[in-house]
Amino acid sequence: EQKEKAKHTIALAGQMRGQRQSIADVTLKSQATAGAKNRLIYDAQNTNVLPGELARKEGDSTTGDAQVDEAYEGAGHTYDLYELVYGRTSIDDKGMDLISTVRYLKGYDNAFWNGAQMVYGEGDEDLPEADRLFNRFTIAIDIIGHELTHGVTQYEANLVYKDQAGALNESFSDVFGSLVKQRLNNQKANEADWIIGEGLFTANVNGVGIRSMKNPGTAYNDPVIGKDPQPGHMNDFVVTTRDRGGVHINSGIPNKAFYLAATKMGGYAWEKAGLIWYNTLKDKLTADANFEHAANMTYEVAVQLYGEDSMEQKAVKEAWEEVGLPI
Ligand code: ASN
Ligand code: ZN
Repeated sequence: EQKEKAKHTIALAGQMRGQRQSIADVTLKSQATAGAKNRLIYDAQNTNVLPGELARKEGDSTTGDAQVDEAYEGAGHTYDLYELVYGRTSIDDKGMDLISTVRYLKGYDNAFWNGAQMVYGEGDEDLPEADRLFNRFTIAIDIIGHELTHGVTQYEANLVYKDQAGALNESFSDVFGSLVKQRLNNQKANEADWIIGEGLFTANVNGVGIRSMKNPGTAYNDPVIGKDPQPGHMNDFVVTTRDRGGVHINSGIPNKAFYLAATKMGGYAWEKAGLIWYNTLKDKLTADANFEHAANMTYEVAVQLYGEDSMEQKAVKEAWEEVGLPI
């Protein structure tokens, strides 16, 4: 049963999305003053009620509840990346409140953006320690950046959550999730681990995180959970009907392309490669974009930003070529 549960989480319940959208429709939105972040952290107290009870609002000091405080800090660091580096004011670029709910359901092993807010499960806190596979989902800063970026994508390219467009949607979330972490750690591209979800697995699992952008397919290999299924090259593209066409699997290919582009450029990944990817998400992709479109558009943006025959343009070209998507 534990194994099935884990598999389900790794495959990542795309099926629940319909349900989430309806939750989104009824969530009330309020607007903060543009230019200032306004974080609101709620506690669902192990129920499915969203947003739940308000636990910490902008400006409040720490609560001592790790899930509440991590959700607050993580949303802040994500907001800061978008605002200070890319000039984006919150998820909608209009100063929208950053709403998060922690402790959603009991023993819930996932986190998601429901169209209007972030939602985090507590992991396997309900189980005896020896049976736990997942820690609380707020534990990893890149997971927070990942979920928030689903919001950004929704307001920009609005990539359809299916097949290659869905895998791109997933990949942009991993890219900016990882950049939130790298910026917080002040790490250059070649110093970062490029792991997504470090700390999410308990010591009972043989794995360093849920995905590796540097070496897709190597994040975990565990007798209970199985092996990381991500490909890092088009030759290994996975054709499947599960997980909306493997959106969390094939995202390994564009993830690796970003890693390659960023490390070829050197320096801090959020400065050049991140800017290229951000502008692509914002201005160049349509909802039905595929990997080839993403490759061509990042190349086009690299030329716009850094010029024809620039080092950055070459890095983007080589990166996509190395994952089997020549421009
Ligand atoms: N954690 C997953 C994600 O954000 C949940 C989902 O939406 N399928 O990708
Ligand atoms: Zn996602």
